[in-house]
Amino acid sequence: MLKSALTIVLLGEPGRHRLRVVMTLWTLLVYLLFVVLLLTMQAYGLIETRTAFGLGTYCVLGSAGFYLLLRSRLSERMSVEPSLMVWQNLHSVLAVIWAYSAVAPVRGAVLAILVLIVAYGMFALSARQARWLALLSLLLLAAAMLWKSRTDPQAYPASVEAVHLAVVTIVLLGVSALSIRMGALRKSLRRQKQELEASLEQIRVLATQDELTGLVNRRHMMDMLRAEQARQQRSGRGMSLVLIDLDHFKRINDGFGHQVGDAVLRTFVDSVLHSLRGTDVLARWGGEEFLLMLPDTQASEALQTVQRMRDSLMPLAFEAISPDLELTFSAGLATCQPGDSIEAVIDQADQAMYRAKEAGRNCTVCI
Ligand code: GH3
Ligand code: MG
Ligand code: MG
Repeated sequence: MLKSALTIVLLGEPGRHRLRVVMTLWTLLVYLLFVVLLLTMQAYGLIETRTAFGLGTYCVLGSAGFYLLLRSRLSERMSVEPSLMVWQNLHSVLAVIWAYSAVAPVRGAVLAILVLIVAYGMFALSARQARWLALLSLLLLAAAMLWKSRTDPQAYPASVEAVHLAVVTIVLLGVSALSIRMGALRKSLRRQKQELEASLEQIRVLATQDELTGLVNRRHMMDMLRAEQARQQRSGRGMSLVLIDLDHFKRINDGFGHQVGDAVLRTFVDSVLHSLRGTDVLARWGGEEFLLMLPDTQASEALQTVQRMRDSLMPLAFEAISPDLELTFSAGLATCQPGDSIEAVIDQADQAMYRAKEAGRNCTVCI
């Protein structure tokens, strides 16, 4: 029972639905056992045949009905509470009180079942619903006891009924205390689960994103490159890789400070991203270096993209920092054919980028 409650807290909606259906099936099975018990009691003359038949039919038909409603998901349209737990518990309580009124010699044993149902309800229902169920059960039981002690005082002496009621009340109070603790446990589990999900999301972001620019980081880019390479093996198409390094970036830092340098890096990223297609990926490769992956792209197309990026930097004005601040970059382009080693192609792009630096910067060299 405890495990089921914890599972409900930890599972998603499809899992919950399956769990609800399975639990209702188990309840149906318990009712079938109860019918066997009724038949045994009937054989020993402890219950009238008519009552045993009526009670058995009520239990099995009711429980089978709940199972079908839940299984067909009809319950989700009928009630805000798709498990119909309140109704299932109420159905069980009525069955037990009926049994209590019908099996005078063994009614003490029936009380144990009533306590079990209310205890189960405390774990399966909300605290408020469970309290109402416990109270209603006690009231119905008291009413049944009163009625039986009036109509059949020999089998149901008032003093014995009073003791029974007192015992059931004490046990239910104990179970209530337990359920309050259980409720607190469930609440803290739910909170822990939410915190865990938030932390996992944070870890995922930290593991894949560059904090300053929001771009894909180097580690995640390597994963994406390998995934793209695997896709290339199937499609047979190549891709282009461009290594980009901002020119004389140290001067910006030295001249205007590291914070301005950070702002310039962000501005660079915001400006060039518009020149890329949805499938292109720009990653922060390190410091003021960026790696651009252009899937299914030949060198000529890639060169055009890099030119667009260059053009997008032209209108950038850094008047707030310095009117003569100009942002340019050097780029090295290499193409990766299916079967090529990613590391080797990145190396080629790196060499091309250094050649672009040697050639005077603000240009692209293609290998
Ligand atoms: P080159 O044209 O030869 O590439 O010259 P450069 O000055 O850009 O090259 P260098 O490698 O000498 O300097 C890169 C500078 O980039 C040094 C480093 O402090 C700066 N840098 C690296 N990462 C960051 C960062 O996250 N923020 C800031 N503000 N600066 C950074
Ligand atoms: Mg550099
Ligand atoms: Mg540089």
